[in-house]
Amino acid sequence: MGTALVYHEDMTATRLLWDDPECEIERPERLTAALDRLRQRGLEQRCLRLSAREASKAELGLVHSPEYVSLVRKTQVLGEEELQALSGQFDAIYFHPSTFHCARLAAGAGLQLVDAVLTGAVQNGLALVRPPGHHSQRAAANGFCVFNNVAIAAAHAKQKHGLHRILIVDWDVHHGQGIQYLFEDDPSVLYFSWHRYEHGRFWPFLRESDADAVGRGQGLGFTVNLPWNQVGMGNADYVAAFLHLLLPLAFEFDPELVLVSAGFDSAIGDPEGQMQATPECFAHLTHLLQVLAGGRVCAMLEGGYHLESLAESVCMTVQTLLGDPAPPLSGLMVPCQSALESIQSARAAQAPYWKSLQLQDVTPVPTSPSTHSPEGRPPPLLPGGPMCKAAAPAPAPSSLLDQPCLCPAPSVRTTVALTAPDITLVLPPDVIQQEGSALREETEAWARPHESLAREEALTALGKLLYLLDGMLDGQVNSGIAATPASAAAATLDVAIQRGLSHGAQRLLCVALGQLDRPPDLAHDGRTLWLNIGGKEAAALSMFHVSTPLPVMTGGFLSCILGLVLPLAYGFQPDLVLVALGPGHGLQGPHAALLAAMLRGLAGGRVLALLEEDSTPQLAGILARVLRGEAPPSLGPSSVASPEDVQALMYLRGQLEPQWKMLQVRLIAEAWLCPGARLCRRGRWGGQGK
Ligand code: X5A
Ligand code: ZN
Repeated sequence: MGTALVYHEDMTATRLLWDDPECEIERPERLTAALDRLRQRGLEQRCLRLSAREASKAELGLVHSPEYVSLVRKTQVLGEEELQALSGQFDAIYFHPSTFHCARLAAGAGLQLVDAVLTGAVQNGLALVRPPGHHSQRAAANGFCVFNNVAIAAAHAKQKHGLHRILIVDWDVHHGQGIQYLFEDDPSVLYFSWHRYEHGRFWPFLRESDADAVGRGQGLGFTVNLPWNQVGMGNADYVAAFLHLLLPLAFEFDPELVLVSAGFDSAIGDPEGQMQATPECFAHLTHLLQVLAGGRVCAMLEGGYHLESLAESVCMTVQTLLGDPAPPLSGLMVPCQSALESIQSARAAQAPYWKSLQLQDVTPVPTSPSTHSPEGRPPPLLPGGPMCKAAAPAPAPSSLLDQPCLCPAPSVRTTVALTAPDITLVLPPDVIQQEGSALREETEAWARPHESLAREEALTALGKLLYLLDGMLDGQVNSGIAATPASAAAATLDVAIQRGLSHGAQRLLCVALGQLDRPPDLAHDGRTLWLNIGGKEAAALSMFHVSTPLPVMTGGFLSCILGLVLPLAYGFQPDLVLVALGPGHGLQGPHAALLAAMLRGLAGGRVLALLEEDSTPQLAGILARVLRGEAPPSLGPSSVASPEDVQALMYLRGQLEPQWKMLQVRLIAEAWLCPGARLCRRGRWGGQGK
């Protein structure tokens, strides 16, 4: 449906006219650097270009006082000395004769973006603006911000489009206190912000930036602050914050629209933030937000002062909005202790207001689980006893991480290899229906060990699957769907795994739904992470062999995905994902779509879905659409997880947390759980520590 890019070159006019070390970083080149890079990458050309308009007086009046708007209007005719004097009345602000015009364009750009998305002209978009907005308040400019662009857009979406639930995600490295103040008693706007805080020692030095500021009155629980108390937060910390804090609340909130205060001073290299997240991380953050609100995501630029890092991060964001799969994240996916402390304290502060956070933190991890391994005790997770090898995902030396053995995956190309041709009817037009098959002899050779693959129809399906898989591994196709006869589901999956591993995949994540057992001859070499959802009981037979029952309630399904599947998947960093809907998988279309959409964030989107031949055309269609980058449908208001769902999740977390650090949400005395943890951690920040 398209991505809008809203811009106007007049917004490069405002600039600092005098000496001010604090303000000099907010300069016109921020916009031109971002736009030039978008052009260079061919991304601007793929967007619907919209020229920004000025917001009207009435629109500014949605969040600002008339007196403040008049004050800013008057700056148009002031001389330099008067401008400087007025600027001095605010914290970290400069005015320029063009400020009023630029700030009205910045606010207007946000309004145009929201209108374009909410009228269905586009699916999502980015407004490239300055001055930024999130620090600005009802009657005050602050922190380079004059009008509160995102807050005005939210108020407009409520007033003009009648929306009832808007999520604002502020990933700028500063606290958007302006947005917080404007909506702190409003339950129709859920405001999430993470920010450099350092126990209150970082600008804007506010007590109300801490995790215990959760809103007021009707708005209690609708302000979510995640203060970072150390610098150096990186990809693992940001992704963990989304999986364990933002997304559970966001799904429960069920927004109709997502607004992003997209500041890139939270990216590596930025002088303000001093954080370590790489530009690719913003592709993942964007991707994770696109599963909400039917994909209606409007991002507006806030901060970002390292031009190179800003330009790259903007490209990652736009590329992902356009539907391209996110590039794999670099670095070990191990959140740091300080990040975990922050996430935990924010979860604790929010728990009274959100069902999705209740139960979990208060349920003690069972010491004698209700479910056991065949031997009747939890098995050692790896040969050789307790280990923290997990910190370095198994036999995956960094040299392998750096040199992908697979050809680069194409940005988007989804192929469907189905045996029942009527499914064509519901496929999106650009999804390719595969004609080809692997050579007969080759197919037969792969099929030989498996009795269930002897039948002609199973062989035909296998031939198509092998051909599709080779196309994915060779980099011709990004993702695919293949059908198999129900009786041959397990054997086909086994062949797909073997073929993937022998054809260049270094780490293969297999998410098997329904009654599918781990292939018995699969090597225990850490190259395959097997995750069965739909087993009889929760069991971690090793850190690479996990089974859990299919949650009965939507709330349980969501916590299974956010609290188990994705943390394992992000920790494992696969380069190929197989998701198999096996016999009795019991997954409804929207749930399957959500799972596939979120797994698409892994392995550069290299996801192969295996369906049973008699699956409905609707299921194949919905999967084909999410694999090519469309948003999954909203699940609607989610029910709570059942006690059994919670129990299974808590048990598995207890078993696997020492190995898979992305699972961790509770504070654990690390040395007690994993004596080698400190060693595992070393080197994460190139030995600098934090
Ligand atoms: C939008 C933004 C930062 C202000 C920092 C003042 N403002 N020290 O990033
Ligand atoms: Zn900022």
